[in-house]
Amino acid sequence: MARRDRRASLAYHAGFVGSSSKRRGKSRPLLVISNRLPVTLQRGSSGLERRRSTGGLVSALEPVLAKQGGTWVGWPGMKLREGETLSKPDDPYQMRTVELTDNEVNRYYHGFSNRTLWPLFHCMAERARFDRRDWETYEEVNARFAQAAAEASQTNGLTWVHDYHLTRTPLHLRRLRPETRIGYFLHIPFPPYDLFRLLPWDRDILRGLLAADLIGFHVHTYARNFLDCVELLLGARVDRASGLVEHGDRTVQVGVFPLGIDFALYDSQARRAPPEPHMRSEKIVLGVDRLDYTKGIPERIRAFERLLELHPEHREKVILLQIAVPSRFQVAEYQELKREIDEIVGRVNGRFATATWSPIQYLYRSVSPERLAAFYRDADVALVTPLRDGMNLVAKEYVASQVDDPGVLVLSRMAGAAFTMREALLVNPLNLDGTAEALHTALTMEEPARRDRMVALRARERRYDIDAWLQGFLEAARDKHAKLEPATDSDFQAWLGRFLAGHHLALFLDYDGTLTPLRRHPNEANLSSGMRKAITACARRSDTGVAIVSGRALTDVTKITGLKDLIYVGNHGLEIEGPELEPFQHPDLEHYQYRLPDLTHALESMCVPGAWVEGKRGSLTFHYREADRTQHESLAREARAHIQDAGFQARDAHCAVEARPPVGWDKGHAVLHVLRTAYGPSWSETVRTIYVGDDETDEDAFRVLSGLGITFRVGSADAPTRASHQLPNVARVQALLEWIAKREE
Ligand code: ADQ
Repeated sequence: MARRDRRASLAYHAGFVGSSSKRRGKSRPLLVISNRLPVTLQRGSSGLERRRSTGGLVSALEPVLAKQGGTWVGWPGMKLREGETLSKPDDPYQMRTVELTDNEVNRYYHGFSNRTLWPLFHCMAERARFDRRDWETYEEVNARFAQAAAEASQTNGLTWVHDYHLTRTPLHLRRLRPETRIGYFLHIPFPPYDLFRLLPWDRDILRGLLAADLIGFHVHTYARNFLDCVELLLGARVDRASGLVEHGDRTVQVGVFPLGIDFALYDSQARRAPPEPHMRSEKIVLGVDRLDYTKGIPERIRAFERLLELHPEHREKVILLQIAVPSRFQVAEYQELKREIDEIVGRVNGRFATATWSPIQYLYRSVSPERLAAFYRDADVALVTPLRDGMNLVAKEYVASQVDDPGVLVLSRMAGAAFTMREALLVNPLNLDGTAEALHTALTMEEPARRDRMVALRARERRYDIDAWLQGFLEAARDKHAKLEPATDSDFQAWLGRFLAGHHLALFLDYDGTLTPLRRHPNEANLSSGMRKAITACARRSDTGVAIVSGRALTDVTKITGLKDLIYVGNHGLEIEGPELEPFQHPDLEHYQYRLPDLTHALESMCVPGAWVEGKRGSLTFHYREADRTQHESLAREARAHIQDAGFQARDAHCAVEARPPVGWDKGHAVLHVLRTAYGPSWSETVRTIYVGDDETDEDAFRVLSGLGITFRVGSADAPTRASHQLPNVARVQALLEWIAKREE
């Protein structure tokens, strides 16, 4: 089949990203980031020796990099000595190493990756360990991967981040390289919302991933789980039909790309492999796995034991050949699992063995590709029964190796592979009787029935092979057209309709960046006529009170807004006034007012062109937005030092540093003050509260209102926020206010 047709079919197969997979992208440099580099190292007599690692990811991506150039960033798996390098001059692509200390290997790799995310994402929450130090190290290491990628990054290529070890890397990379195209693929399941939210860093992980432009999963269920979490935990807008997420001011595409294997390779290896001496005259049921508790090896052996109990006619006629490759042996649970399997194998063999037959053969080792090909080809049944598995390549490799008398695949319905490999006998791995019966059916199936199933399985895997997966992902990642339609009245109705019904609304609006876009100079930030109309229409309703909350001085924000009958909160809450409201001024304001002139003088003396001081009552802001970008960091640092020396609190804002009296009073306190004085001590019973803001200082209001009101953060969603919802820009704030103004009474 022509390559083009094949991809069109994959698009249907892939669902969400279907319509976008239409053109073959030009060959651009590719930057791959994965936990491990594609080589395995050994220190031999002639120094560092490298071997290409095995595994689907490496065999898929390595040839692409070798052909079109690029870079692979990863951990080499061992400590390099001084002067040792991995790359050789004639390498077709670069390898950049991220080196890890022992502590980092322990906490980032064995810890957060494999003891927290791995079990939790496989829905085995009781095995997950939550340790703040593991998380912190994970975060540092993820940032280091991003740094290495940024240093290596080509100008216009795609950066493709892989797997659960690196969920925060897209965000760190986005900060370093805002314009880079980033793709991310998760190789393991994404858990349902109910489990995912057990993770204390749930929102951080989501934000880390959403910094990518395209996020790929093996199957729809994982993508749907992810979208649920994004919607429920970040309050982002989600379009399930097209897999789009509105993440602040960016749209992120979520896609389904079921991983395939190098079908032609497994097929040809199976045709060439010499017979395997281990294969005897009995029928063979084959299990091949990394030794991992997700793979369901003990349950599989018990199911085989059930077969021998329920169908004694198979005794002495069938063996289970279980091959397990050692994995993560440093983790205690994996050692425990190995002991458990040794014991079950011993027990079942002890129970059923005869003088000439032992029911289970167990090989605890990695086997060469040639031997594996022979095992796959000659096994009568592959018993692939993970308790949960992102995809499972063993099932696919078995099918590709069925070049002779066709065998039967018995496959766990908990593997991602089960979503497409329908012709397998699907089983629940925890239902031992059911698995034993499926095994009996497989062992007794007539040749024509086996062939019917295997022909269909092989056709699909041949068609949706590793190359189709790769092209599908790369094309979708390069498609820049995905954009979610802006939020409409029906979104606002869904978010706020029930919340507001029959209640008075107290509406708090930050000014700069929320009601007007940020301007070069605060004096230029005037309300548009549309926004002015929308605010006025809200305030005109008898069931709605509007307050403008700003870091500007009270007189300044009142003047620039220019609307009557609103409550105004200035100076980050230190000054408040409004109709029927006793004017408020924080008692310490006067004291700090006397201390301002010296600080103003100090800051003015460091002003370069493009920097200036905005004086307020009792506080001030040092702006540097218009100064040369290279000076920003040093200006901010120096300003912070002056502010602290003068006894004020320094807080970073958008290209500015604010000097605030250290009086423990912020926008959050001011909002509560307004609510209590305007509506009485029982305000939370009668009044609904909405707060809309765009910056760090609004987080204080989001915090006090969490659980009490609905809060919106405007603009980029990459920074952590406590807001319950997000809005991309000022235009959507206006749309929200227009809906509030016309909502049903
Ligand atoms: P894994 O959990 O490693 O991968 P799997 O997809 O089954 O699981 O791949 C295992 C690979 O190891 C196969 O290629 C297999 O041939 C090989 N292998 C297993 N035992 C072996 C042995 N004894 N000797 C030699 N080779 C052996 C993760 C996810 C999966 C997902 C893949 C790819 O957990 O769900 O399918 O990534 O995305």
